[in-house]
Amino acid sequence: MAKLQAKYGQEKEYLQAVQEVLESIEEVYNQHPEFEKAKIVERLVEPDRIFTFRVTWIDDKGEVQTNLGYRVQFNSAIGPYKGGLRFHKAVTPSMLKFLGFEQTFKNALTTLPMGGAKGGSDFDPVGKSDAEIMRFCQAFMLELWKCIGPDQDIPAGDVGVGGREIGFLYGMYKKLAREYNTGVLTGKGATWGGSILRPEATGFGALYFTQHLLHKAGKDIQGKTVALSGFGNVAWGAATKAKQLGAKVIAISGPDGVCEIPAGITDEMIDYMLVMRASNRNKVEDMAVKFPQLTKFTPGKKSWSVKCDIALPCAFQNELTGDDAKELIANGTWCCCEVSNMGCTPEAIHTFQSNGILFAPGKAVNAGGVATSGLEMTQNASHISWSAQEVDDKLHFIMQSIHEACVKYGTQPDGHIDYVKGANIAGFMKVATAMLEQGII
Ligand code: 2IT
Repeated sequence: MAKLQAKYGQEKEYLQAVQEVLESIEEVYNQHPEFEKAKIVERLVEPDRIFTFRVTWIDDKGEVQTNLGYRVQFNSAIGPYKGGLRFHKAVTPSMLKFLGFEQTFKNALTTLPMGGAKGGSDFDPVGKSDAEIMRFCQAFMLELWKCIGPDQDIPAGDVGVGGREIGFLYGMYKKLAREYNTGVLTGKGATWGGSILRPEATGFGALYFTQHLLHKAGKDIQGKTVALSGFGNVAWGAATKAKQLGAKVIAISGPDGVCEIPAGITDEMIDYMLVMRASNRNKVEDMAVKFPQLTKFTPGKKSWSVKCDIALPCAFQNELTGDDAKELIANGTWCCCEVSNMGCTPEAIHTFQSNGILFAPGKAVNAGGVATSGLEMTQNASHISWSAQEVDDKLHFIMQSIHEACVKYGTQPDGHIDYVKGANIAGFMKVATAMLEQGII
């Protein structure tokens, strides 16, 4: 860590993600001198390569705009590079390195053969028209297409990149590459190679994982109150499945504030989340404007100020701080499953764990998204498409496997389960063993 601090002192998110993993694996690592001899950690913390490129496009006013684009190919020990693209104004190499690092371990947990990657741009989708989004995606692909391929690197969506953006990206990829293998991107539309249930998969998988965690602790989700953050694709899937399982979703949020829903979210509200996402306004207040009788909007507040049993961060890294964790606990929250990548700060995780709150980390909880991307790749490679039932069954099996791996590697001498350790050690052992077997490269 000291060496990385000296080298990458400015890259706060990257250092945070690495620190968490290294702390978790320290004991296991020291029991394997062969890892140390092959300098596995020193190799694993550095991405294989980072592509950086300029993306120039023309906005609706006819003005020329320039953004930066990136693809971080982090680790290919267990398969081709796989991970999403994030379009957000705050995107930096540090953010994409943290996400690519996390992705490497997450993908290892899925049971499928996928390496880790992440990419994106500091392009800000907020307030952009559909035409602007299309021109940006096309300009982004002008550079990205040379870096990717169905057996090399397979991007998908992340914050700011959903089905619409994947469509524009894929259209341009075909034009440039004259390759028609749909397996080069995942999260595609259902009529052109997309997997049924991929849009829902991150949220559904997160709730399946939460169910396993609760059952292991002798609890059930039925009738519990759930506060979640965000209103994008992940929050939408999580709200849908939480409601189906009999929980009451009582808060969603946005950068502008929190929208409380005391009687629980309705199907109409869940549908409206998609309209809000497509509008590019990025305001949760729109939900309160649409459903004034059933909701209460409070500007500047987070979902973590709302009294709930279960907290599900579904938006962005470090969105739940130590103070938020204390506020939740004071209000009676007893479970937090991180659905966003690194959604909780180290202080928040420490506060949850030292207060006996059930806590599980994003790389286990949200892995159903990329796992279903893996299932999309399988369907594309065999030129078939599975039914919703088939995909859902496989997603269930994968989330159960991930939970079992966390229990296997995370059960402590006193019997309690440290899900952070469990997920990190399980992912690390798989990647480290593969690296060892493939020699010094
Ligand atoms: O963080 C993630 O796992 C994703 N954004 C999904 C990546 C993927 O390749 O489906």
